Amino acid sequence: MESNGEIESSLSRSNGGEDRRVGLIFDERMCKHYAPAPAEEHHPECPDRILAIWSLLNSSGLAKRCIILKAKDVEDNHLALVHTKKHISLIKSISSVNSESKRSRLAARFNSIYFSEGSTEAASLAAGSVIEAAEKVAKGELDSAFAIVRPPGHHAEEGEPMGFCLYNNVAIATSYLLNERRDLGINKILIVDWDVHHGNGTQKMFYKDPRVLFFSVHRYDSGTFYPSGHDGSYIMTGEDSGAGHNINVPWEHGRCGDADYLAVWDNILIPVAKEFYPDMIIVSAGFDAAIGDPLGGCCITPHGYSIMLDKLMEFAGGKIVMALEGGYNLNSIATSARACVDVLLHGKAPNVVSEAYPFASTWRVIQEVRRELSTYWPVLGGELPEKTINKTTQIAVLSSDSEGETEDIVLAVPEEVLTIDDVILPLSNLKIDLDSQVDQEAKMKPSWRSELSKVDVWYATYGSNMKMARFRCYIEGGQIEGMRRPCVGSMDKSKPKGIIWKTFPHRLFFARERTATWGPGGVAFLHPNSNAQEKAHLCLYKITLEQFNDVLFQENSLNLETSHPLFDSAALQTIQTEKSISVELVQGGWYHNLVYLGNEGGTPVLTMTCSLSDVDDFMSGKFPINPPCKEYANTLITGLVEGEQLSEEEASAYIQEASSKPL
Ligand code: Q9C
Ligand code: ZN
Repeated sequence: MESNGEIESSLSRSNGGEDRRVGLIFDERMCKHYAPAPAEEHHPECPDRILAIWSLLNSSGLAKRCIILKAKDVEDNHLALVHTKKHISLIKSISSVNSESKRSRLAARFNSIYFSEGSTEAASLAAGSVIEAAEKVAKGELDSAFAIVRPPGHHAEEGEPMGFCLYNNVAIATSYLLNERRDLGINKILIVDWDVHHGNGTQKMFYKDPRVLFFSVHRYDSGTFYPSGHDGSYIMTGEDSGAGHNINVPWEHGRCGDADYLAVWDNILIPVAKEFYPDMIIVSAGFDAAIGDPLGGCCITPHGYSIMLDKLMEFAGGKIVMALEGGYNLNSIATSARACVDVLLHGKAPNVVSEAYPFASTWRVIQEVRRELSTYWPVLGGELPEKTINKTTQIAVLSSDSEGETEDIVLAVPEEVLTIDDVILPLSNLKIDLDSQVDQEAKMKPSWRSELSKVDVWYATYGSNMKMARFRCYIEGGQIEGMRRPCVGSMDKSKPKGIIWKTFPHRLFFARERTATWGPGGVAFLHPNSNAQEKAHLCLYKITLEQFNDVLFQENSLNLETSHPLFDSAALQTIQTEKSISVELVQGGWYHNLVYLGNEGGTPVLTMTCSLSDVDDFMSGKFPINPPCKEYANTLITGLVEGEQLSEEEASAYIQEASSKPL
């Protein structure tokens, strides 16, 4: 596999099996920039951020499929492409300021900036590494690259550091290719800034430059969200010959997620990118719009990032350089970065349909942006179809503080579906990792996971998971039609090793008032005891015990990030003699009762349902028996039809009988 990047990259996108050449840059010396004293508050822009990403890329086996590049120091003349002499000497002087109090006094002159002795070196490596990655991709030595760098860059302006950013890494690399390496033939660069904050520095540096299309989607909150002011407004479209080459998509509020971002991709970014026809894409890849981020208040899932990135892969022959910007939940940034590297390697995002809808405000913003820019980009000219913009998610009204930045993480679900058992648990799962002492490796991938990944079980489902696409949400993350919120997926996203269907002599029934995932209506349960009069259809997926635990976590609205499995190898032994086990840790959940249904080719078959005492409570009326809502019932029906178990009529009759026959 040598030379000719052009031909190879276009081929490898479709060849399925083989990895593309993806460069990764990481260097521990970038951890030498850190906030002083653990005195008051832990600073979110901490060294653990890049360690968390690096460690997950390694433990998940992705790093070894990439080409690891050496970090490089930046050269002064390259810094000078976008920064003033004064700014450069300021940052270079930090390493020789030898007292912490002097450094603090210096930093206090700027907006949201700290310095440590190693800041000079870290900043130099961050900028130099993004150049290195971009140059290798421009040359065709790599298809794409991800520079795992800090300090971040996009807030840094020509003459001052700002917003945790010292040098503007992405702007420096962009300017380097366009001005210093004309020989490489990169004449037009699209910068996609998906950090939750506006990339004010980058915007200013290329505001009059038609060779750079700067696109930023960020929280704006009427100009109150950081960096605040009106630079991030959609009316900022570029100047002089750069007119039309600056696109801002300013969210009116937090809580934006996959559906909102993808609507922006489909209705603004992608159509414009087709016209602009970039030679390279550089992503200012902050992950602070990720679900769980303590500053962003948005909720992009790793799967959302992978689709956003995948949609960019069709441009510039897939020449994409990602540079880390913000992102402050260690777990969120690591899993988001992993999803992105996965896409860079395959040239394909996991294929899960998301049917969540954008907010009404999202369509409003999209229309404003399109109108503002349609003079420059005629493709944005037409009105969006009514039926498109009528599909919206109601906003959940939840309290937020006045700053708007430290708002609690919320899911994009209507307020009416917020019930204690469904919502409080998942919200508490989005824990914010602030203790930097804990060993990242151990935190990222507890040892039980590698152990249980070696054991297989059949997970037998009688409910919505009979539909393959819905079950895949539990493995790969995402959501399908009818689901009101996405699943996070398993930490092991590999496909099931086998799928078979079987019938079992158990009663299927529907109960409960409503669920967060499906809204009002009952959901399926299997009576834990067998009954020769009954016949239930179950779809069996052969998955690892690790994946089974992740399904169990998600079925019961629990966090994947735990140091213990819910159901380990010992429990797997026990259940084969005891027939059923109630999983203690999830007794608050509805599917805590694991039932052993025998074995299939030597591999145990397990299902999840409620306990016998829950059945009693349903029968006594303490909890309601309820037929399923239409979307949920349809998921079961299409599952049975697609699995070729029943015709559509038979499947409907089967569900109908199960939901009407008394228990
Ligand atoms: N009330 C990046 O994500 N917040 N920078 C200051 C003052 C600063 C974020 C809050 C946020 C900077 C790269
Ligand atoms: Zn940010």
